[in-house]
Amino acid sequence: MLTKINHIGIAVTSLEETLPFYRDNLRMVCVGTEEVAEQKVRVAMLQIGESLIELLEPTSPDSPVAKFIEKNGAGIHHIAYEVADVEAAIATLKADGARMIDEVPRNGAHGTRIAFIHPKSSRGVLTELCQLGH
Ligand code: CMX
Repeated sequence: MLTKINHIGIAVTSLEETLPFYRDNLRMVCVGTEEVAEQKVRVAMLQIGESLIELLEPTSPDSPVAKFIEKNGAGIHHIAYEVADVEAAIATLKADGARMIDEVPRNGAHGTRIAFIHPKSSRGVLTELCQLGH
């Protein structure tokens, strides 16, 4: 069902302040920045092999990422696994008893369709299913 790690989401207070570390010190290539209005975040994607690091900056105080930073500080926020068919993956996980935040996929960055599993159901790790856009 899961084919690879698509990205690791990292909550940051400021993309402007954080990007230089990834770009200039770790020498990762930034492959795009984008605002995802539905999720109330601005994201920067950095390529690392076949996977990505997704830096997430909240765009509003009621963003889920703002709430996370308030409680935990900046740091790893979620892991996203790639799936070929996000609807089928949701159905399989629900049948297994998982608690889905999204029972219907929503729009993620760069044309992806995504759905989150609640961290209470995935042993403390916010888990994203991610189907690439076509
Ligand atoms: N990882 C692990 N645990 C988390 C978490 C995270 N990222 N975010 C929240 N939690 C935990 C909290 O610590 C809390 O645990 P306790 O009850 O033990 O204290 C519990 O989940 C409930 O959290 P909360 O602070 O009360 O926050 P909410 O219930 O309001 O929301 C969540 C939590 C995960 C349902 C919400 O953040 C959500 O819907 N997330 C999915 C969407 C999202 O994160 N979007 C941003 C990324 C977008 C993108 O990648 O494009």
